Amino acid sequence: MLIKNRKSWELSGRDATPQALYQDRRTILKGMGLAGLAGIAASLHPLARRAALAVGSGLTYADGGHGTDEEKTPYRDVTGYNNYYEFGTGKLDPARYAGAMTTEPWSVKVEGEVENPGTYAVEDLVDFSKLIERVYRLRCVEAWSMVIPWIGVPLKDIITRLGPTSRAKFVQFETLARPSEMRGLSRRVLDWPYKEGLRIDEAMNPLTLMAVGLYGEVLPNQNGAPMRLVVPWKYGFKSIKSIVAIRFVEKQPTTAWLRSAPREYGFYSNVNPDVDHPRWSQRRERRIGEFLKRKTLMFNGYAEEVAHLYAGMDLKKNF
Ligand SMILES: Nc1nc2c(c(=O)[nH]1)N[C@H]1C(S)=C(S)[C@@H](COP(=O)(O)O)O[C@H]1N2
Ligand SMILES: [Mo]
Repeated sequence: MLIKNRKSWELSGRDATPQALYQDRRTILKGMGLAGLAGIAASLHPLARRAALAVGSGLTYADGGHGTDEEKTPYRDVTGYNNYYEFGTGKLDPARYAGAMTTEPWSVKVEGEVENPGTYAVEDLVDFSKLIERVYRLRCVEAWSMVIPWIGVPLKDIITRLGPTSRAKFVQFETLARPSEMRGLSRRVLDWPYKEGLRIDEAMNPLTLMAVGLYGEVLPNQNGAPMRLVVPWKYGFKSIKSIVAIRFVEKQPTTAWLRSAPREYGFYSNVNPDVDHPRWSQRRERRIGEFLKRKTLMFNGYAEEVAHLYAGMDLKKNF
């Protein structure tokens, strides 16, 4: 099922799939099962992404490193058990109800302290010819965790092209809020639309990914289609889904969780076994699919890559 095409970024314009062939493939793709789809999609030029998207098939990507060789959480758990409160607060709700969300067309507003503001299509923000796979641990604040093979681009690549000004110290992200397609919005469990934020150096860290797929496929809606953040050293809620706005700002922006429970959720929310949630310990976690709990690691095990971002900071105060 995994598609590896290490040198996909080396394809030149001349290799572009001719329109007729592209159309043919699209027709072929439509008539095939998933295994066949993956095989064919591996040979598709990134320009055929739209056709691939239309039938929900595979993405072409390179191995991006930063991997973990821990056992991956099964696809059915990754896509069947998670949080996406816009579709309800139960962990089975996203898989059940996120299918109602329309993700094409999709546009993203880029605003604030940035040289290239505007409204962008997903494919204008994410370079689909440079997709990489990264296998990351994701630690939910509720003390469960998964290991997920994400497909995306470093957020850094997107930000660099947008050109933040010297006044941009933070980045705020916002999720779609469309009541007709998101049944969870009828309850005010959070201050919709869902918002999150990062310090600009956190956003530029090579680990921070803008994901458009997982397990070699286009992101399922319940995992945040068509593009979502993955910030693996922070609690899961920082990894905001289905992004419709990116704002570069001078002051630390607000976030949905900070607004609803500031004593429980801080702006930084780095995974930290030494700082308990007011209502439960963060020392241990249950890897989905395992019986015994394991120790939670500082920065979710990514200290080597990110600890320097917080040098000199009191991480008990800045939780
Ligand atoms: N917009 C939005 N993004 C969200 C959430 C949400 O409710 N709404 N939940 C967060 C939480 S708490 C977690 S643990 C992850 C879980 O989803 P994943 O398994 O697809 O990463 O998504 C995060 N992103
Ligand atoms: Mo979470």
